[in-house]
Amino acid sequence: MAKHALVTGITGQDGSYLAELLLEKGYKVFGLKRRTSTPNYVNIQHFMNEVEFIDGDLLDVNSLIRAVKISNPDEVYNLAAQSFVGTSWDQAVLTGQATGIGVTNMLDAVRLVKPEAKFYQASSSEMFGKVVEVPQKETTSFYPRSPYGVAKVYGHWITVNYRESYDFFGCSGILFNHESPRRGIEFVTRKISDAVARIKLGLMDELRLGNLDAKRDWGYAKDYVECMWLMLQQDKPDDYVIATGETHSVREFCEIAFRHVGLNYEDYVKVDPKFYRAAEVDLLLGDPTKAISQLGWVPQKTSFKQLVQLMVDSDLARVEKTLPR
Ligand code: NDP
Ligand code: GDR
Repeated sequence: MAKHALVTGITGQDGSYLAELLLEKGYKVFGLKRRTSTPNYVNIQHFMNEVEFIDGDLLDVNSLIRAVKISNPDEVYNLAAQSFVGTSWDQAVLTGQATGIGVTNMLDAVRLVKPEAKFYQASSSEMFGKVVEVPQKETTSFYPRSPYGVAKVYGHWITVNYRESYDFFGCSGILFNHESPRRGIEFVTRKISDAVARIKLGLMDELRLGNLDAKRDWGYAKDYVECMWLMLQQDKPDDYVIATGETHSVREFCEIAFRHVGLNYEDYVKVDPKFYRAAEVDLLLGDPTKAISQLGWVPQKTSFKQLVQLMVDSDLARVEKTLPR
């Protein structure tokens, strides 16, 4: 009998890669998706026939109860969230409701309908926020620096609390930034790779960015979803930092991306304070030792340079197709 998995956030970057991985492993995959007036299935259209979709929203607990009833899951991956840090200042309440309280809604739906299901919560390195320790590990204190980070801390602790309060298999993956050609266009890496492609093809002549000195521990999303699955295959639930153990600045990302197409970033990148954050996270660098030793996870399958280059190549190919012949 195939195992059943329910994935929230399936239309997003991670949900799409995770669904592919679960399908490869022979799971029956159910995806929670929101009703929209104009659907955007760009990340999932190639496997839509293989997944059963259930309409629902993290803000509507009844829809989640229904989703758990229909899918009867062995494993639940809660990836849905308002995930863009910048927007979290503009829509702080909504971010709190979806990214924070939404986790409780999902946990309660699982606990009521299928309490023996294993549960994965998408926690984030944004919970570390202000630097209190480098590198950051599972025991590092949280000091979030955005409404998004604050909401993720709530989601994280409510998952830990349900694990400790009930006989419940809940895990949190504290994932550091991970990117891919499926990354939303407003995130800095994809904003850069898309702009590099457009500049190279003569469609744009400058790229406006905010803080070029922010440093992130950037990995490849396709490599990271495997960890989510690994966490739910363990005998005991636990929380794990998932990171590469390397950090790079936004400036370095620009340098490599522009150089890959024979250009110098300094000729095109302009700093625009419009893209500064109200409070910045200056440095993220994760220590994945626990995941390596306990899950047998291998970080850095895809190097930082390879990641930048594969994102630029993908955007070049995509933008080129839109040009008139
Ligand atoms: P995306 O922004 O690409 O995807 C978010 C998904 O959540 C989309 O499918 C979106 O649906 C869905 N969603 C948003 N709000 C709701 C809601 N109220 N009800 C139901 N679904 C909703 O994020 P990623 O794939 O990059 O990230 C996945 C998860 O991991 C998120 O929780 C994110 O916060 C977290 N995370 C991500 C990291 C990263 O570097 N990518 C690092 C650490 C944590 P729709 O298409 O309808 O908008
Ligand atoms: P982040 O990702 O906030 O780390 O959250 P993002 O790519 O938005 O920002 C990374 C860093 O780049 C700086 N930056 C800019 N950012 C954007 N978006 N646009 C710009 O023009 C720009 N210029 C500089 C930012 O200030 C920041 O320091 C991501 C999300 O996926 C979260 O959901 C996830 O939890 C964390 O990663 C880990």
